Amino acid sequence: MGTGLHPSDFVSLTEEKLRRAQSDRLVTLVDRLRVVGNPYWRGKLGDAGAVGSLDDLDQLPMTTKAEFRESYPFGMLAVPLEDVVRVHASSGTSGKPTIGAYTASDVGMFAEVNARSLALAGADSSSVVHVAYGYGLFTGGLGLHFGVEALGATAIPASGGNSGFQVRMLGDLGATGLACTPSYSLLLAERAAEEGLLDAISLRWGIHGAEPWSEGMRHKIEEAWGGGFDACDIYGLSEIIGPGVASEWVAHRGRLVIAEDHFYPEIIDPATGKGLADGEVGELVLTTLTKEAQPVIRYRTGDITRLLPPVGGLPFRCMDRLWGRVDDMLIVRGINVYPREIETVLLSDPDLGGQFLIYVDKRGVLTEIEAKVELRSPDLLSRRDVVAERLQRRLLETLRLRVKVAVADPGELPRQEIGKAKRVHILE
Ligand code: DLL
Repeated sequence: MGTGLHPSDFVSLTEEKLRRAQSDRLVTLVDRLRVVGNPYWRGKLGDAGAVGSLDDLDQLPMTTKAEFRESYPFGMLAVPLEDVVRVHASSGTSGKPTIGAYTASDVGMFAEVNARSLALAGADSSSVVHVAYGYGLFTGGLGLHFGVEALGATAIPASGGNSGFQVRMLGDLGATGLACTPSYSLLLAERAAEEGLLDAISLRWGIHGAEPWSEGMRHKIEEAWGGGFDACDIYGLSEIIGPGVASEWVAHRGRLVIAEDHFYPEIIDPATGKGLADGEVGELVLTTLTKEAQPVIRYRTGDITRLLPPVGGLPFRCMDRLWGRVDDMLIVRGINVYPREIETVLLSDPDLGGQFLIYVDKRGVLTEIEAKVELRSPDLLSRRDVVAERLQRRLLETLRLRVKVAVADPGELPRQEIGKAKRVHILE
C-alpha cells in the first residue's frame, strides 16, 4: 500500500483494493486474537461468530472505555509485554487512566499516520514544525513529533507552556508549521502580537485538534496569525492510537480524511447501538486493523460525526468535523444542543476574539446557560451592549436557545497554556 506518508502514495489504491486489504487485515487480526489466550480476549471473542470478511464485522461485540479501565494496565495486551516498546496513557477526568501500548511496528504506523496528516495539512520534508502539544503520557506531542521526523521535516519539540519563550523560538527557528491545540494556537498568536513578534514569524499552516473547535474558531486563528495561515483539523484518541486517525486535507477542508487502511470506521445510533448508513449522524465506532500490541475491536468513541465520501482521488472515506461527544449534549428546556453549536454562533461575530466560556447552570428548576465572550479590541468597548444583544438574538434565532451573554474586555477571560481547553462548565 505504498509508504503511506503522503497522499500521493495512495493514488493507485482503488476503493475496491482498499476494501479487500481491510477485509484481509480484519480476518488476520481476529484469527490472531482468538489464540492470544488471555482472559480479556477469551471473554471478548469467546461467543463471537466466524469472521471471514469485512461483512462479518457485525458478528463482533463492541468495546467500551470501561473495558480499558477494568483491564488496567495491561489486560488488553495481545502480545507479550516484552514486545511493547512504548506506553501512553490518558488521564481521563475520573477513575483509572486508560493505557495505550505499542510494539515497534505500532510506533512505526503511529508515525506514518501522523506524517500523512501533516502532509495533508501542508507539510513536506522542508518544513520546520513547532510541536506544542504536550509531550509525555499524552499522545499528542510524541505522536506529531515522530510524524514530523518520518516525513523528513524538522521537529521543534516545544511541548506546552512557557508561551513567551515559545513565540521567540517560533520566529528564531523559522517554523513554517504549528502543531498544537486550536486554543493554544490562538493564545500563541495573541502572545506574538503582544510582543510585537508577528512579523518575525513565518508560519503558514497549523494542525490543530484534541479538543472541539468550530469554523468560527478556525477563522479567528487564521486571522490572529495575520493571514496566509491555513489551520487544519486533526482527530484521534489514545484508545485507538492517538492523533492521526483522521485529518483535514488543506485542499478539501471541511471534512477529515480517515486513515482507513489502519482504522475501520462505522457509525451507530448511540441510543440503540444499531448501525447507520454513511451520511447519517451518530457515534463513531473504530476497529484497529493493523495494531499489534493493543488492537481494539469496534470501539465506541463517544464522538458524534458522520461518514462522508472520499475527496481528491483518495480511496479513503472522510468524516465530518466532530459535532460533539455523546455525553456533551445539553438538553435545555426541551432543546438538544451541542456546545459546539453555541460556539459556532458566538465566534462568527466579527467583534469578538476567540476566547469564550459557557456555563450551564442546572441548580435551579430550569437549566440556564450563560456565555462569556471577549471583545476583539479595546476600540470596541463602547459596543459591549450592542454585541451582547446581537449574540443573544442570534442564539435565539439559530438554536432557539435563551442564553445570557456577558461581554468581557480583551484579555479578561482566563487562558490555558497546558492541556486541553475547558470551555464548558456545568454547575449542578
Ligand atoms: O486528544 C489525541 C490527539 C492529540 C488528537 C493531538 C489530535 C491531536 P485523547 O486525549 O484520548 O486523545 O482524547 C480523545 O478528544 O475522543 C475527542 O472527543 C477529542 N478530540 C480529539 N481530536 C479532536 C478534534 C487525543 N479534532 C478525544 N475535534 C476524542 C474535536 C477532538 N474533538
